[in-house]
Amino acid sequence: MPVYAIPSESPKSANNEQIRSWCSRLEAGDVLYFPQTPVPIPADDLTFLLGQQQTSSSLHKNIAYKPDRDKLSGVDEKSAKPADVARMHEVMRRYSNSIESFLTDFLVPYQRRWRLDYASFRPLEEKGRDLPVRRRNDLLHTDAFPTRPTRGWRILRFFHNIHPTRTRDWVIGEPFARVIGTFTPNKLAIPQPDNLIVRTGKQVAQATRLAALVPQWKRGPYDEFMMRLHNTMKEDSAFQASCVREEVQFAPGSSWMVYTETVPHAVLGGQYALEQTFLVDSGVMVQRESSPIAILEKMAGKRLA
Ligand SMILES: O=C(O)CCC(=O)C(=O)O
Ligand SMILES: [Fe+2]
Repeated sequence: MPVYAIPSESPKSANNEQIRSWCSRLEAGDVLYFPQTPVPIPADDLTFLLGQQQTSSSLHKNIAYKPDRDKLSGVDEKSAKPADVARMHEVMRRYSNSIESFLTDFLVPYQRRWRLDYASFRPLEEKGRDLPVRRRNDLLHTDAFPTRPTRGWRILRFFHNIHPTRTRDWVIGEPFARVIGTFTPNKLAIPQPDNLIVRTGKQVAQATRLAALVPQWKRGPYDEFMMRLHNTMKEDSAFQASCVREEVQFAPGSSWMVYTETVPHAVLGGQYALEQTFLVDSGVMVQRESSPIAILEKMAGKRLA
């Protein structure tokens, strides 16, 4: 089964063997689910986050926190109260720290071979959001970030449903290893290493910062493929209508973690979630062969990252 429940107290007392088996499941495409979060949010922070509903300030939108620069974005500084912005910044910084420290202790086999990516606060109702197709999160997709190539590292996301009473409703599909055959080689060509001219062109673009203007120039063949897969999945209505899937409801007060570049997922409803993203070195996996980069390199017969 793709959702694997772990009692909130178990991570503390688990031995190495147990932890490695959880990592294996996660890497192969299970969602590790904590029906009660092992990282409780301080009550004051929770009250503040849930209070964002009533205010007319523009703290409403999806808010991102960038730990490497200690920066908050998604807040309209002009209309939001400075005290609220400062408070939000503090709450998000604390959240990001608490998840990193939990996973440092929990995911011992990875030895922190990750980059701490953005954290986000998602205060909007997910049901019925009106977004362009590639930005819709209610269509099954694997994640790829348009401007942040991972070069084969994996996208691990840790979520919290902080809504006091409502579930967060997801649909999940079959993991990369199984679903990829639906798309390659007919709908998407198997990636190949860039030739010398393209590689040199991208290097020049990166060195001269031109790549900041054209995100595609930041991407090697792996990230280009993953971006196309994300778009193709969302745009493929036959796939959306007929693929193997399972509905999952994450309880209020629960947490879950999943490799979102491996597991197709969509959110159909729910409000108020927190999330922290990690980019994990695919070289430290317990099961290296489960990584999309390993699967694609095997298909291509060549190195891609
Ligand atoms: O907010 C969620 O529950 C998941 C949305 C999603 O698919 C994403 O952020 O990539
Ligand atoms: Fe996603």
